[in-house]
Amino acid sequence: MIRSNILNNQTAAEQFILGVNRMKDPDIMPWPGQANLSMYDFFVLWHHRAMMLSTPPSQRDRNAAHTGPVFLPWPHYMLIMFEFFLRDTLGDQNFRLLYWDWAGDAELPQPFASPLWNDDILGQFTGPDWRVRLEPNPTGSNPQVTNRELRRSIGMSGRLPQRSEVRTLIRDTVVYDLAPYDRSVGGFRNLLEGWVGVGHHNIVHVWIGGDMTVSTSPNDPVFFLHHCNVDRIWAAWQQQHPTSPYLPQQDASDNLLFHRIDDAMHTFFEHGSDITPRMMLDTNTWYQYDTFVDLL
Ligand SMILES: [Cu+2]
Repeated sequence: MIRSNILNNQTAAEQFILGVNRMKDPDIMPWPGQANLSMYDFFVLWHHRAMMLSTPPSQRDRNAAHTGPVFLPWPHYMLIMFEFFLRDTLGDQNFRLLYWDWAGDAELPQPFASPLWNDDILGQFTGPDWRVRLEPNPTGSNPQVTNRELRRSIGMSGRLPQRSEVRTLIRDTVVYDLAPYDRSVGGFRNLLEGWVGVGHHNIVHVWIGGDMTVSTSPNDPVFFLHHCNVDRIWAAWQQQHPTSPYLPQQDASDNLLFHRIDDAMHTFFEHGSDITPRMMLDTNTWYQYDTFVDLL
């Protein structure tokens, strides 16, 4: 089962849009016990909560989804779950997520004019029909309920990383992560997350702007396409550096709880067993990416 480029696969793109709209509809896929909220909104809350969970609680930098080693396995897990719900609502067991190759759009004369943002693909989500239901609450750690249109400010700040920058990252970065496993280090995880260097993942969030820049960023469906591309870059890196292990291993300090290879990751799902970074390292269990040629 193949995850492909949304701009190269119109049939799958239409399925993605259909599935996302169904998941977002509380009448079709309700979030049990939450009036007017859907399973799509559940993923918004999950991301927000993981981001609010500081790991460890004594600091405000690393959290259960970002600025630490789990930044790649946690979204990998989230995408698998999101993909599962899309398959369910589409009634299509073969459906797989799509990725947005943002480095391809960086080569356009005007990246904001990419067909990705046309009304038949992602442009439609800034219209009146797509409702943002949860947004950050300035006075509390829980998101607040709202009912408004999605916000973007495409291309106003940040930029899209170039192919050469992505290739350099994959080719030249051998170590997955480095102590003290925060936003200061030069390993693959932090360079791809974007706290140092080019800014890869972070700067794409900034380039889209609006709702993509806050803790409830999955409100914008491009979140899933963006993170699918980040996940693809990680998969290509693993293929290029097959002997470079996930770090930290389990003998690391308890300060790295949620980030060590066999720690349970943050979740609201009850799967019957804990989901760990180690389980996210086999990139071929659920899907394969159509190509890495643009990355290598
Ligand atoms: Cu992100």
